[in-house]
Amino acid sequence: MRFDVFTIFPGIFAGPLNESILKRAQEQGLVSIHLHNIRDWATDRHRSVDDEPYGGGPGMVMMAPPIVHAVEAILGPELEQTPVILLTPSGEVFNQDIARELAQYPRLALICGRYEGIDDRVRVILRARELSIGDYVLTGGELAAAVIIDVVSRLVPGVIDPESLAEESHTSGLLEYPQYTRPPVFRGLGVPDILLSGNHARIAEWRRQQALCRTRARRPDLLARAQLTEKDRRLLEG
Ligand code: 6GU
Repeated sequence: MRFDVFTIFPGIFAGPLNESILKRAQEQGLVSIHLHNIRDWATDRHRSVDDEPYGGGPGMVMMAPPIVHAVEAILGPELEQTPVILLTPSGEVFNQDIARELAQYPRLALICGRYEGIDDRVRVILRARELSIGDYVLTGGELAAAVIIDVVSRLVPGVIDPESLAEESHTSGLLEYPQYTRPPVFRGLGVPDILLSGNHARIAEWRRQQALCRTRARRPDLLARAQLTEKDRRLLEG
């Protein structure tokens, strides 16, 4: 999977994507991340990439020509088959379903918005899909792009152990059950006896109950999409 990121602050991406699992995925050639500075496509002597909004109002708007020229120059004829994503708090909210959809492509282009927004002609000309990562406001789309790269990369075959993928919440529709490891007692707190029992059927049943109760308490909206058995329903009702 190749990511092409268009930004005026490429330095933001130096840290978070170059450690741990994503570092190894890049070393193995499973994922590559290419950063492009939009300012390299500015044409005036100040290398401007923003200007005042037509119609007035506060702040600055990112200009269309440098962004469109940058994306066309880097993607070339592949632009046709490549999803172009524009990161903005007014986009559709990104989730695991969208991640799975994006992970089917060999290449993605991500445009990071700054200032008060991006000239809307960028969205129209590049047929871009606008995405947000949640209901809060970041100073720019860079961290949102990094989140999307992280989430999509771990769905690329070979990046993580397939068993970790299958069990996780947001796929099953349930939150994770609580986990414990050594030491057996810490600050006077033990570990649930059942986990030390060696009875794998009862452990699986306990974990299922924990996941169901946690999901009901914290994310009842997720329960609606979960695959619930009759036994699950009895537990939630009783
Ligand atoms: Cl994509 N951009 C900004 N600036 N803020 C956000 C966001 C994106 N997603 C959530 N908040």
